[in-house]
Amino acid sequence: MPIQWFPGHMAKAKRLMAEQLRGIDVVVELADARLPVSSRSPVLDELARNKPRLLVLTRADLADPHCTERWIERFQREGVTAVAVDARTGQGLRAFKRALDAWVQAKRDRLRARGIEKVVTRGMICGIPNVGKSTFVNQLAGRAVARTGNLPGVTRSLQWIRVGHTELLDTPGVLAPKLADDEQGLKLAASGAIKEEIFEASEVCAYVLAYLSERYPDALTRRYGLRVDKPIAWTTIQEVWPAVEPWFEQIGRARGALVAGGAIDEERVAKTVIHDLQEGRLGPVSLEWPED
Ligand SMILES: Nc1nc2c(ncn2[C@@H]2O[C@H](COP(=O)(O)OP(=O)(O)OP(=O)(O)O)[C@@H](O)[C@H]2O)c(=O)[nH]1
Ligand SMILES: [Mg+2]
Repeated sequence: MPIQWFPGHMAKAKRLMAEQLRGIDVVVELADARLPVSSRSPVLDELARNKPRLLVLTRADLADPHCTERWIERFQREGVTAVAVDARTGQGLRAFKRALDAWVQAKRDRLRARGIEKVVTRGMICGIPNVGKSTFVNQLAGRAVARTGNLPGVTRSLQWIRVGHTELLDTPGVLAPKLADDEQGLKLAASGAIKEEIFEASEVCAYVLAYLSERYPDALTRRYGLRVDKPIAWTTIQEVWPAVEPWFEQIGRARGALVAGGAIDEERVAKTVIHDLQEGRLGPVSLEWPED
């Protein structure tokens, strides 16, 4: 999985965020509920190691609810307060507000004990591209103050939004310049965090099909009529290709994704599957589990 995913605007965003951090009381980190490890913000450990942090798992509506519950327990055990939300509908927002209010109140009380009246709390919303930061900010504000869109890289500058006694800073999505491994890249691409132009759709699709064949074989049968006799264990695209190619064929024919001459349009098939996953048409799917 190649090339440019740390473009200039991400480096700049990181610089601007670092400049703002001194005045920030709490960091609100957004990660994707379907991949709560691979989608964690790579910049916070470097920039904001000592700031209190609340973790918000977005797209909980697309994730496997049992899996999300277990992630939240796991984070809780590690001392991290985590809440699951659907930022589009606002589901889960009350739990977040409770967690934030509890934190703000504790901070006020501590300061008051030292004779300081703190009126405004400042929070920074951080996370990888397209995870739902601006949508979440809009939900909190109760109106569309920040621009959103289903593409990574919509927000390009820092924007303050006032919500009650809290000021929140919406920030652009930032990825790590280098990923831990190929699989992290594949999951991020599948989730929508990486621009489509810079990954190989067929490889991401093959990864998704293999993963689903192991964890959610019924989803493949329901959506595409595939018969999963034996799950495919993902290794590399070269190794799994002979096993997934017949599925590409079958999906391509069923969908009429063909090129002149009658062969299937591999890229179109791949994008169909990826979009189906991203839009929840395969049912709720989690790509990472605490026990893995
Ligand atoms: N299903 C679902 N979709 C969501 C959720 N949160 C955000 N979205 C959608 O995801 C897309 C990206 O949302 P944004 O709020 O623009 O994401 P962002 O993190 O601000 O993205 P950048 O500014 O590009 O870094 C939009 O199409 C949202 O409608 C969620 O919890 N569930
Ligand atoms: Mg945004």
